[in-house]
Amino acid sequence: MVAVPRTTPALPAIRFDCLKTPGDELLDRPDTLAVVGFGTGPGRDPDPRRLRVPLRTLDRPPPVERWSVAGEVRHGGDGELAWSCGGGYLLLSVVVAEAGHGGPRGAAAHAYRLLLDAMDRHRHRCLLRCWNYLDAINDGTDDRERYRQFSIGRAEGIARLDCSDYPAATAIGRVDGERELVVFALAAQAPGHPVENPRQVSAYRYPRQYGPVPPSFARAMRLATPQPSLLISGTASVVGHATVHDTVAEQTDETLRNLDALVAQAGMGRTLSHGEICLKAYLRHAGDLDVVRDRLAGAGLDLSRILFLEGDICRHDLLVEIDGVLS
Ligand code: 3EB
Repeated sequence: MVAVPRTTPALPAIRFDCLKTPGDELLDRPDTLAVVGFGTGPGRDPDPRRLRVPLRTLDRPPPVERWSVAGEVRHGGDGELAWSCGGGYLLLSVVVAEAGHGGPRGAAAHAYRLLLDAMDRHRHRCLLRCWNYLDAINDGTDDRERYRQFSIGRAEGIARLDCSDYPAATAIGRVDGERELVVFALAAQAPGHPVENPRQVSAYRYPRQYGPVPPSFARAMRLATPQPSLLISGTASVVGHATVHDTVAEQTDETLRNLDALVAQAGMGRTLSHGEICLKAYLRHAGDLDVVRDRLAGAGLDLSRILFLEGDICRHDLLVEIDGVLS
């Protein structure tokens, strides 16, 4: 009798590695979907596979991430959009000058329309994960806050997706004064499985007090890859829908409880400290680095698998946020 696997993987393999090397040779490998570097400043690299998170890394030497697939990667540029595609995955990145779109709302709507159109063209129509970087994210009061404006524009650009199709996401404030919205998007030909956090109200159901339009993202996306992986959205010290704690140590501990609950909910039979992780911690204040590192190490996490970045969090009262991949 032929053994039939109980569940057929719905998505091909993809790997996320954090490396402490510059990474130039990684682009010579045909299965490299992206090499992600870090650093402030305008513009983008001419190679579509080379992405730059526009934040200062607090690690020495500066690390890179490599995303690789099982297949040959093709890549190209298309105006504001760059793409790389192979092994069943499509990675898109856009850099949109806010000035051409009247601010963060128009820029976000434009960026998301470009991304969804490109997903159609490349026939990878399932959006798994987005990363958004926006300058001065907390500037502006109440609904004029730039994060809320971004969130409205994203909702406009993504309008054709139902909330059950929202990707996992991160939205972090760059602090380099570049009024340029950067968005990366990972898509595939088959869907992932969205995971919500039982300790948190789904972001897309946040009440009115956080803005006129709730943020369009899922707390995590589980991929039915041969080795299952969980793409974890930016996770912070939010319980229910409220921010809790005002010290970075307590916020870090609460974030860890949220991550544990989310990982348990994903039902992968794995925990953060007993799985392969590739995480990023975003700190509002670089001076909090030692405290956050201590809390994460105390929780049994492998600090060599966590990158630390300086960035603003999308609520002014949040001091730390963590995202990444568990596999
Ligand atoms: C929160 O839990 C924190 O707007 O894409 C986390 C991850 C947050 C993603 C987004 C916002 C986003 O509400 C904020």
